[in-house]
Amino acid sequence: MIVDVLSIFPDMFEGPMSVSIVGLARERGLLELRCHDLREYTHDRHRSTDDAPYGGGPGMVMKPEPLNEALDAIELLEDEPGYVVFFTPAGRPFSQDLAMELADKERLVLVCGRYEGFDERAVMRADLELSIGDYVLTGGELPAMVVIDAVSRQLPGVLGDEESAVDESFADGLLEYPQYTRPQEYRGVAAPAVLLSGDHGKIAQWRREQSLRKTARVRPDLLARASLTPTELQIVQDELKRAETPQER
Ligand code: JD8
Repeated sequence: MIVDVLSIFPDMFEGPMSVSIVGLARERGLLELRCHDLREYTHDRHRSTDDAPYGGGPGMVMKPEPLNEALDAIELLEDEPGYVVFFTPAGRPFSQDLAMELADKERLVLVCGRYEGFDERAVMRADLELSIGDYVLTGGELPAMVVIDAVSRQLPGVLGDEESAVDESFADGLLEYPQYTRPQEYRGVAAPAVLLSGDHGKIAQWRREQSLRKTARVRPDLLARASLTPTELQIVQDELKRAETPQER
């Protein structure tokens, strides 16, 4: 996959996108990441990328010319047209399903804004307007890194089978089960005996129940999409009842 990023802070990507799984994916040629400086596509001596909003109001708006000229140039870097994503708090919510959808694309072009956002005559180039969550950030760079991280995990060959198996479990819409490692006992709390039993059937059952209980407590909204057996439904209802009764501290 080729990912072109357009930003006035292209250097922000160096550190986070050069380590761990994303860094390895780049080293192994499974992901090609190119970061472009929007100021390269300005023509005035102040290299302006923003201007005052028509109609007044706070802050500045990103000018259409540098954005469109940059996208024209970036598109021409490959025969394959890029799937253009603009980040905005007003965008479609990002999700695991969307991460898998984007991972099927040959090429992504991620447009990171700053200031109050983009002139609409640049947003018209978007194939997708995307938001990573209902909170206001100062720009699109961190959202772009979130998307690159989530999408790169879905690229064939990036994760070992083990890891991709984990990702798949989240794909069934439930929250992760609790994890334990050595020491067996720490500060008086022991790792659950079932996890040391070697009985993989019992371990898988325990983990499923833990995922169901955690999801019922923390994200009951996710249960609507989960396919539950009658026994699992019982577990969920029991956990929801527990959540209603205040616990003794
Ligand atoms: C792009 C400029 C800042 C946003 C005035 C603060 C995504 N989930 C998300 N929250 N915020 C963003 C995001 C914020 C951005 C830009 C994405 C470009 N800003 C603006 C509007 C209010 N300032 C985001 N994805």
